[in-house]
Amino acid sequence: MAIQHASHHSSMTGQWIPSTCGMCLHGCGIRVQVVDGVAVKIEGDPTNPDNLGKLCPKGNAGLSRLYDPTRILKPMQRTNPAKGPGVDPGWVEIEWEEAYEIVARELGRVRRDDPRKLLCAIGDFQRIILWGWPAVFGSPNFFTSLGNYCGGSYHPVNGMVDGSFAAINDYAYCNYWIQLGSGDGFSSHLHVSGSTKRMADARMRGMKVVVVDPRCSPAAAKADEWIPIVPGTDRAFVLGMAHVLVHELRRYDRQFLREHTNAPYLVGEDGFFWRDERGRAQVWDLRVDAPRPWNDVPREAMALEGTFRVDGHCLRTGFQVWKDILVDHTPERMAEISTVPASTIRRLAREFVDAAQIGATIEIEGKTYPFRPAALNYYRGAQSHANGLLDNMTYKLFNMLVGNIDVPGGHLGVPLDHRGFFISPGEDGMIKPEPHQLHPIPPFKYPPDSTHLMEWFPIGFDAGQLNAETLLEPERFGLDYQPEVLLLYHSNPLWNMPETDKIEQIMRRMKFIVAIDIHLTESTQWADVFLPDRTYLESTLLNCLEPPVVTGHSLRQPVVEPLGDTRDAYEILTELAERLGFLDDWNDLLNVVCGFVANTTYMLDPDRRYTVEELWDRFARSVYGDDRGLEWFKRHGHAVRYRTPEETYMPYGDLRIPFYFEYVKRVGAQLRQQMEAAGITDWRFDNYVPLPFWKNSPVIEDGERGYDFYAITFKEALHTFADTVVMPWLTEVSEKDPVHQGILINRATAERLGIETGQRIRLVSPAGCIEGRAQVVEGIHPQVVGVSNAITREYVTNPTVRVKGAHFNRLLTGSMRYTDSATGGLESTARVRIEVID
Ligand SMILES: Nc1nc2c(c(=O)[nH]1)N[C@H]1C(S)=C(S)[C@@H](COP(=O)(O)OP(=O)(O)OC[C@H]3O[C@@H](n4cnc5c(=O)[nH]c(N)nc54)[C@H](O)[C@@H]3O)O[C@H]1N2
Ligand SMILES: Nc1nc2c(c(=O)[nH]1)N[C@H]1C(S)=C(S)[C@@H](COP(=O)(O)OP(=O)(O)OC[C@H]3O[C@@H](n4cnc5c(=O)[nH]c(N)nc54)[C@H](O)[C@@H]3O)O[C@H]1N2
Ligand code: SF4
Ligand SMILES: [Mo]
Repeated sequence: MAIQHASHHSSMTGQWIPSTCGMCLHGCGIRVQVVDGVAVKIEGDPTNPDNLGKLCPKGNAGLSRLYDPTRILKPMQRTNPAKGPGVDPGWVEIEWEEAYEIVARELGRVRRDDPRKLLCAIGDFQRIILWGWPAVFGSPNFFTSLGNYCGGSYHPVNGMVDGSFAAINDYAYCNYWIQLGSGDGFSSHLHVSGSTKRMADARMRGMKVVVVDPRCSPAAAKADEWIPIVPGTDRAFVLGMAHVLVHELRRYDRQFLREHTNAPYLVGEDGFFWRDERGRAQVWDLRVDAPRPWNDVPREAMALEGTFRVDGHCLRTGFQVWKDILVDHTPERMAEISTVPASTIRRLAREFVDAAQIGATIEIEGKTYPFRPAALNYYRGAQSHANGLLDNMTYKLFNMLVGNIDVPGGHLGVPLDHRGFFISPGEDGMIKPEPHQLHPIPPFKYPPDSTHLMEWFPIGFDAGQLNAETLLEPERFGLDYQPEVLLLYHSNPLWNMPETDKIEQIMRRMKFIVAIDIHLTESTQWADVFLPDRTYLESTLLNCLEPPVVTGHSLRQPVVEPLGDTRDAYEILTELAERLGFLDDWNDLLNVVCGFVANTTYMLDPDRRYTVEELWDRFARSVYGDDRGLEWFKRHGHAVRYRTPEETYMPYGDLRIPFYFEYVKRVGAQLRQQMEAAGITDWRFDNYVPLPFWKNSPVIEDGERGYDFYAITFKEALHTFADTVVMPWLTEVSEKDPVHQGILINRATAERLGIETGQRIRLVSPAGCIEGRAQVVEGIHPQVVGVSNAITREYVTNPTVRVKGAHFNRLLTGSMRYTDSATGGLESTARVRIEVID
C-alpha cells in the first residue's frame, strides 16, 4: 500500500504518490511528496493529459486543507439546544459509536413516520455516486443550490442538443472564440488547470478571444476585446448578432441546418410539427412542392426556409419560424437592452461568420469533417437567469447557424463522465432528448412529494432555491408535510442559496441536524451531531467529471494516514444505511449508479457491507477490465487519455439535433394538462417554448422600482466558491488583490454617488441587503456592482481569516417569480440600490 511505502522511507525526498486534486470538482491529476508520513508538497501529475502537470492555486494549496488546525477531527455533539448564527453550540467530542447511535435514532424516527421529512443538502461532486442516498432513505428533497445556481438551464439544454452535460469551444482548432460570462480557459469552470494551458496555446497560434462580461474578469483582461454588458442581457446581444447573420448578411450554414438539424421540419400554426396520419414529421419537398415525411425526402431536396399553404393551413419550416422571430431583434433594439453598441453587434457578427469558414472541411485521422473554427462559449454568468432556458437555446442556435456544433473548431459537447455522450435515436430521425442525466425524469405528482417541486419540472434541474418559498408557504404548493430533520454533507446552504434569511428560518424549524463535513461553517454550526469526513488527501475514489478534452478516471488515494478520528463519507453513509435497515436498497442503488447492473460480474450483494476500497476496486474493474483494479490505479494514478476525434466530433452521426425545440413545447403542454387536471391554475408555462426570443425578466422590471443598479457575483482561480476562504495560503493572496477587497464599483458611478474606496456602502435589493467596503475600479460596467466570493463569508473558525460578511446571496430571491418556469434555473443577478453608510 502506498502509505506504508511512504512511512518506510525516511530519505529527504520521501516518496511521490499519485492522486487526484479535490480542491474543486474537476479532479486534476496530482502527485504528493510524502516524507516520513508527512505530506510536504503537491504538484501536477505530468503524466495526466487532463491538467498536463499543471495545478491552479487551490490545487497547490491543498496541504493547508489537510493540515488545517481548525478542521474537525472527532465526532461532536451539541450541548446547547439554542441555535443560530454565532450561538455557541457547546460542542463536546463523542465516540463514533455514540454519534451513529444518535443519528440513526433521529433519522430512524422520521423515516418510520414519513421519510420525506428529511431535507438533504449534498454537495460532493467527486462523490456523485453518493447523491442517491436520500432517495433510498425515501426523501426526494434537495436543499441546496448546487448545480442549479450554475447549470439549472445549461445541463438540460446540453442534454437535449447532443446528449452532453456541458460544452466548450474546440481549443485545438478554434480561431475565433466569443466567451460570455464564463471563466473557461482563464479562471473557472471546466478543468481550469489544463484549460488555461490549452487557451494560451490557442492564443499563441493566433486565436482571437472576445469576452462579454459586466466585469473585466481575468478572461476579459487577457482577451483581444472586452465587451461590458448589462447582466442578464447576453441573450439580447446574441439575438442581435443572429439577426445580422440571418437578415442582414444572409450568411449561415444552410447545409448543416438542413442535414444535421430539424430546422427544415414543417411547423403548423399550433407550433407543433406538421405530421402525417402515421405521426411522421413532414418537410417541404422541393422536387414536388409538397409536404412529405422527412425520411422520404433526400436531404438536399428539403426546403430550409419558407412559408407554405396546405389545405388552408400555413406551414413554416422551423428555421423560418426563428427567422421571423428575429426580424425585430435588430442590433439597435438589442443594443438598447444590453448597452452593447449596435455597431459592435454588427462587427462581431461579421467577424464571427468570416472566421467560421462556412463550407470548409478538414481531414483528421483519415476522416473528413466540416471545419468551423469560430464558436461562442458561455457559462454561469450568461445564462443563470430567470429565462435561462431561452438564454441557452439562443447560444446553441447561434452556434448552429454557422454549423459548428461538435465539429472541429466549433462548439463541442462535454460528456458528464467516461460514458461519453448520451446519444440514442429519438423521434423523426432526431436524437433522443436527455434533459436529465443525474436521475430519471420525475413523474408529475400532486400534491408534490418534494419540497423543491421536482415533480413539476419534467425538463428541469432540481430547483433547490424554491425551498425558500415552498417551505414558508406550503399550502400554496399543496405540500402536506413539514420537514423536521436536515442532513448536511459537503454543502453550505446558508451560504450557497438565495434568501439566506428564509433558509435560516427553515433551519430553525429543524428538530435535528446532522453534518458530514470537515469544518464548522455558516451551516454546520447549526448541527446537533457533527460527523468528521476525511479530506481528499486521506480518502479513496475514482473521478471523471466533465473533462473537456480527455476521458478516463483518475484515482484519489490516501497519501498519509488519516488525521484524527475521521471516517470516509462513503463509510459514514453506508453505516447509517445499515443501522437504518436499508443497506440492501443502498447497495442496489450503487449497483445502478456505478453501472454494475450492466456488467453483473461486479454486482454488489445487497446484504453485504463493502469497504470504500472494495467498492472502487469493483468500479475500476467493471470499467477497465479485471486486470485494472484499485491496485493498478494505485501504481499508475490514472487511466486518463485524450478523447479520439471519433469520440469528440459529430457524435450524433446521422441523427439530427434539435434546432426547433418541439420537445420542450410538448413537455410544457403535457404538464399544463396534468396541472389543470390537478386543479392548479396559477403555475407558469411561459418558458416552454420551442425557440428563443427577447422578453424582459423580473430583474429588468425591478429597475422600475428604484433599484437602479445590478449586483453580480463571480468566481476566480484563487477560490472554490467561498469555501477555500478559510485557507490562509489562498486568502493571504486574494486579500492583496483589489478585486477581492471590497464591493467593486465603477469609477464614474462612484464619483457621481460620492463614494471612495474604503467607504462602507450598503446594497439593498428587493430581497435583502448587505454591507461592505467600496472598491472603486475601472473594470466594471457603470450600472453594475460586483461581489467576489472571497468577501462573502459570515462565519469562519480560522482566526487568521477576517470575515467580510458581504454575503451576496442575501440579495437574491428564491421564488418562482425569479425562476425559469421550464428548467427551475435561478436568477443569479439582483437589482440593488446603493447607499452610503457614513
Ligand atoms: N476557480 C474556480 N473554479 C470553479 C469553481 C470555483 O468556485 N472556483 N466552481 C465550479 C462550479 S460548480 C461552477 S458552476 C463553475 C462556474 O464557472 P463560471 O461560469 O466560469 O464562473 P462564474 O464566476 O460563476 O461566472 C462567470 C463570469 O460571469 C460573469 N457574470 C456575472 N453575471 C453576468 C451576466 O449577466 N452576463 C455575463 N456575460 N457575465 C456575467 C462574472 O463576472 C464571471 O466573470 O466553475 C467551476 N470551477
Ligand atoms: N454567492 C455565491 N453563491 C453561490 C455561488 C457563487 O459563486 N457565489 N456558486 C453557486 C454554485 S455554482 C454552486 S455549485 C454552489 C456550491 O455551493 P456548496 O455546495 O455549498 O459548495 P462547496 O464548496 O462544495 O461546499 C462547501 C462545504 O463543503 C465542505 N467541505 C469541503 N471539503 C470537504 C470534504 O472533503 N468533505 C466534506 N464532507 N465536506 C467538505 C466545506 O466545509 C463546506 O461546508 O454554490 C452556489 N452559490
Ligand atoms: S482546477 Fe485547481 S482546484 Fe480544481 S481540481 Fe484542478 S488543481 Fe484542483
Ligand atoms: Mo456550480
